[in-house]
Amino acid sequence: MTATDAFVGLGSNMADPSAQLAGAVARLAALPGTTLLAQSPFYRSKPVGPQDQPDFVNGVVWLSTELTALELLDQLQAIEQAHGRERTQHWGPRTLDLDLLLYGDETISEERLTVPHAELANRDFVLQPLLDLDPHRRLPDGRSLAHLRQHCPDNSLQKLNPVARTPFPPG
Ligand code: A4P
Ligand code: MG
Repeated sequence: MTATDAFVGLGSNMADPSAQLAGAVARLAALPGTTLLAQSPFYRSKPVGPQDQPDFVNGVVWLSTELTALELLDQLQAIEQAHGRERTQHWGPRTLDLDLLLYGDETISEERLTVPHAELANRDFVLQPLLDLDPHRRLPDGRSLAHLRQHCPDNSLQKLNPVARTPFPPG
């Protein structure tokens, strides 16, 4: 089996978000046929979408996986369910959101799966941790992530120290 590099975005703004992300990273590292290559720092970010919800914590992991893209999506959704994710409001609060950002150099356009993730280029909380992991990465269409990051809306990213846990929410 050949392995493919995949980047997964993690987000949470409920029930101790940093702990939700840490737990999800451990589950991702344990997926069948999958190796965790690297983990980005976590960032606090202002919500995109409805503003009457807490700030998010976001991060990205770099995996090498023998799973197909759809198999990986199934696994991501199973992990979301295990973290008590309920699909209620679009772009609303969530205990854990896992998005398949990039899968090798593939462009995927299926009913259940769009890769690269449709909002990737518009989200600093996705682009910045991707750049932390791989500063030279490009999208399958050739656009550089560094260039996209320069032209991306500002969601007040604040790097969190994943070792010394920052209280959440502040105060
Ligand atoms: N789907 C299609 N492509 C993908 C992909 N590449 N990765 C489908 C994952 N899923 C993909 O997702 C809806 C459907 O998208 C899935 O059934 C899957 O088949 P969902 O997670 O159930 O719904 P959602 O998350 O409410 O909607 P959506 O559009 O996925 O929202 P996003 O893009 O995940 O955004 N603000 C900050 N600061 N940080 C955040 O992390 N996240 C969101 C949610 C909004 N605002 C945020 C953040
Ligand atoms: Mg999602």
